[in-house]
Parts: sequence; C-alpha cells; structure tokens
Amino acid sequence: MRVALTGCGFWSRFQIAGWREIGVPVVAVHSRNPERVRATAERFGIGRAYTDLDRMLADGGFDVLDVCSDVPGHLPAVLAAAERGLPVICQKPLSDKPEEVARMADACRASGIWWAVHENWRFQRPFRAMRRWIDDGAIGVPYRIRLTFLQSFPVFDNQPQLKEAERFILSDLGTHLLDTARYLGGEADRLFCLAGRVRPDVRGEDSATVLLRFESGAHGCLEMTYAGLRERDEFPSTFALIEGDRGSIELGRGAELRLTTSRGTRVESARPPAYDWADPAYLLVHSSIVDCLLELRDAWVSGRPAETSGEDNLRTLSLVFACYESAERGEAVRPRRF
Ligand code: 89V
Repeated sequence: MRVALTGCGFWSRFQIAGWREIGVPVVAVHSRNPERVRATAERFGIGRAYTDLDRMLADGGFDVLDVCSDVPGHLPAVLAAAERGLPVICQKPLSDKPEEVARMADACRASGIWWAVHENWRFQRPFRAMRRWIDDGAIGVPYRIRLTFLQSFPVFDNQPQLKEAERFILSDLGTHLLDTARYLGGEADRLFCLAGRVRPDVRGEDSATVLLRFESGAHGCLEMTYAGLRERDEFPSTFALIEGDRGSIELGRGAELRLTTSRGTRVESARPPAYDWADPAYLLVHSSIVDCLLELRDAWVSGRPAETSGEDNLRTLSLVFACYESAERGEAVRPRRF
C-alpha cells in the first residue's frame, strides 16, 4: 500500500509519522501552500510535493488518497478521489454540513470505491480494553455510558481554525465522543442536546451536553467543553463510566481503568506506547493514530470495509447533526440516516 496525502497542517505531521510507524510509505504530498508542502516533503523525505491536487492525482503512483486537510478541504478532495475511482481516507469530520456529507456519500457510493474515515478516538487503548470487558460480559448488561471531556487545554494554539469554526465542539470533538459511544454501546435512536458558547472569543459552541438512548435501551450521557477550569484537568483524556447490571468500568486519570464487580475492583493501566514523534501533550490521541491506521491498512489490503468505513461513519455523523438539530429546536430528535 502506498499513500498520497493532502493537507500539510498541524495534524499531517503525526499522520505521516503514523503511516511510517506501520511501514506504509507516503509517496506524494499536497498542499495549496507552497512553503508548507515543501517543508513537509523535506521533513519526511517525500520525493513528490504538489500545490495542485488534480496534478498529484493525475500523476498517480499510489493506492489511497489520505485527506488530512482542514474540514473545508474534505469535500473537493473526496469528490476528486471518487471521480478517479481512487480509494480514499478522510479525516473526521467529513464535513460540518449534512448536504456536503451527502454529496461525498453519493459520490463514493456511485464510484464504488473503498472509502474510510480516519476516526481514531475509539482506537485509544482504554476504549479497546473497555469494549473487550463488555464483550466478555465482565459487567453484565450495560445500562448507562457516560463520557466526559472537560478541558481547559489551549486547543486553539495548534488548531487556530477551530476558533473560527461556526460549528465547533460538537463537530470537532462531539464526532469523536459520539463515535466512541457507538463503539461502546451500539447504535442510538434518540437524543437530546444542549449546546452553548462560554468563551466570548470563540465563534461556535464550545460546550455541550448530550443525552442518548441506545437501541439496547441503555442511556448515554456525554459532556464536553474546552472552556473548563478545573483543578484536575487532563488533556486529552476522556473520562468514562460504564454501568452494567453486574458491575462497572471506570476510566480515569492516567488511562487507569477500574473494573468493579461483586468480587471487588481490578485496576489496570491502559497507557499507550510513547512514540518519539508524538507530541507528549497529545499522547493518548497521537498513539491512537497508529492503531487506527493499522486497521485502515489491514482493511484496504484485504479489500473489506474498515471498522471506520465511510458507511459506518455516516451513522456517527447522523448523531452529530441530530445534536445540532436538537440544540436548535430545544427538543429530543431521532437521527436521520444518510
Ligand atoms: O483529535 C482531534 O480531533 C483534535 C482535538 C482532540 C484537539 O480536539 O481536534
């Protein structure tokens, strides 16, 4: 498998390092910004650098296009790949606009390409361990899943575009949490969301609370903010509590998991490996890039849909857009399928 990558912003550095970590070469790189693409190519010793996406696609010599640009760049890149019948991986969220997501889905379905979303949150080590325990029946039948991401981390220092986004936390982070909620609890058929802007210097909503009803009957509760000020903050950790009829799993600071049943509490660390290319401030997230890419590579090589295939991710995005609709209407809504 050989990859071409478009987008040379903050995230691409870790994405390219992640591909290298699993032995997949990035053979060509594109950005409309000539300095950025030159710097990225030099940094990673990539021979082919382009400022024209169509040119890179026309030159070929790779199997998959990895779309690692800012959100507004996703639509044209995914459409261009679909038009050429080229398999494509796109960063989450595909878009913050349902009509753009529908266009991408239509184009990928019509061309019949293999398409996937780089949705790495659910690949964080603690969530994989939690899911194993649930599948093993360790806590019986889950009846409530709580995910909490309450941060004061200056996220805009590295990703200034998030400060200007009309749709912010539900689209950027809510996508991750809703996807992880699906991974842990299955599909949700109804939700209620409250969203608001706390910081006056941020354009979109920077705080949200979501109540979910899973098809299983379990309840979900997701809380997220970047406007937090707490004594024991820990970026980029999601804290979690899953309650079942025979026990519970708690995820706390330092990726520490606590499995409690009638026999007592078992404590286990789910700390990720510390890759030397990862930013220590983002370790949990950056290390999950590797596990996500491994799944994407294996899926592509064996010709099966990825765990986070485009089709699968549409279900997550249905929940994200349902959150915006619910917050606007002030009532519970059912997610609309793409
Ligand atoms: O992973 C992400 O999507 C990032 C961050 C965790 C900083 O929100 O944008």
